Amino acid sequence: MSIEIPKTQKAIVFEGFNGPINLQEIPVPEIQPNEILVNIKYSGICHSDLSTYHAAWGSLTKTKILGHEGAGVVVKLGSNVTGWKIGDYAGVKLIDSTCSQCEHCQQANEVLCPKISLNGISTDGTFQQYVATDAFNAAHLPSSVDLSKVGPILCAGVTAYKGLKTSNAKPNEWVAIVGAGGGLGSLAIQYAKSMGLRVIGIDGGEDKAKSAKNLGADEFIDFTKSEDVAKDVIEITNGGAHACINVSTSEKAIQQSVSYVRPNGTVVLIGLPPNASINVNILMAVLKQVTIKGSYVGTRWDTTEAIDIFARGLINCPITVVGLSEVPNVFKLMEENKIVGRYVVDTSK
Ligand code: 8ID
Ligand code: ZN
Repeated sequence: MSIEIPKTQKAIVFEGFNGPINLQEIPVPEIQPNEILVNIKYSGICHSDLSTYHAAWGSLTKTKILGHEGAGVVVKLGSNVTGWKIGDYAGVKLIDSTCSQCEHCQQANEVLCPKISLNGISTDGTFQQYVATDAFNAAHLPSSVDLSKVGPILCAGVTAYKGLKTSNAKPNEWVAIVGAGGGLGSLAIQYAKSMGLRVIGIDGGEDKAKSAKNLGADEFIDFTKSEDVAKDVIEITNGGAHACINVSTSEKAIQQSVSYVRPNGTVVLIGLPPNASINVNILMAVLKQVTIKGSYVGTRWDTTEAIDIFARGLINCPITVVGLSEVPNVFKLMEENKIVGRYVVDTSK
């Protein structure tokens, strides 16, 4: 089977950090022997794309094409590629390639590989119609999935799922999802429910409250209305959340979560407010035996699991589909924290 590949394609390209973002006609990329060419049908828009555009990761950023939640169809195979065929559904996630040789790769914890290459940061990402990506790290997607809805699973979904696994929270325990109305938060609520956890969603505004409840949150705290979020969490959970999954972009919210985590509980750091830090009172952390852990996307296996849970119908991806040229408007809404769920680009528009 072969699929006709055009010479040029549509892409959203930004002209330098914080500069204009334009729809352009650019060449379809060539592939290396280890790569597949994926015709991206849909791509989620992650807050990390906005942070990349705002220069949050400094010299790590080497591309002007963002995006790392791509879902599409394999149209070409590099000469060394095995395990893929033309027409397969493929997911293009944040991790483009890793060295496969270092200590972390050998332990199947490739997110820590010092030679990691990232789609939409170190290489051209998924806000274009065709992406060249490493065949080993691309995610196999079942042919039954809706490509528009699976895109966000490839970053938001797997990151939320990995964060929950990292927390070691057990069924029936309380987990606070901080940033519950956003992209990662909307999926974190549902992965948490699929794991038998009880969820308190925390975010601001009626729309986010409604969305969090619809997606299964047992309780919701509106941080714009609550007089004391920590007190509310401790009251609802009768002693504090067993785990706090920080998927907001607010340094203050992350800081606050340390104060309402239950003794022996775990605070998971996922959201990346630029240049932020947390300040922890050591006496409190010691007496409460608090664990604070970072969690960074997920491995190939975490991705396989997150896709499987989605494909079994346990996760409803709350998406709004827009055309490629709408990316600048979506960034504006994101900057104003007005996005509920996930916006997804349809690359054909
Ligand atoms: O691997 C990783 N660690 C990883 C992977 C993917 C994304 C990290 N991230 C990071 C992103 O770079 C970003 O910093 O996770 C963060 C969340 O990404 P997102 O879900 O794509 O962002 P969003 O859709 O804008 O959602 C953020 C939510 O936080 C809420 C906002 O209202 C929004 O709904 N929020 C804010 I701002 N302040 C809050 C507060 N005080 C709050 N929610 C609760 N309390
Ligand atoms: Zn992301």
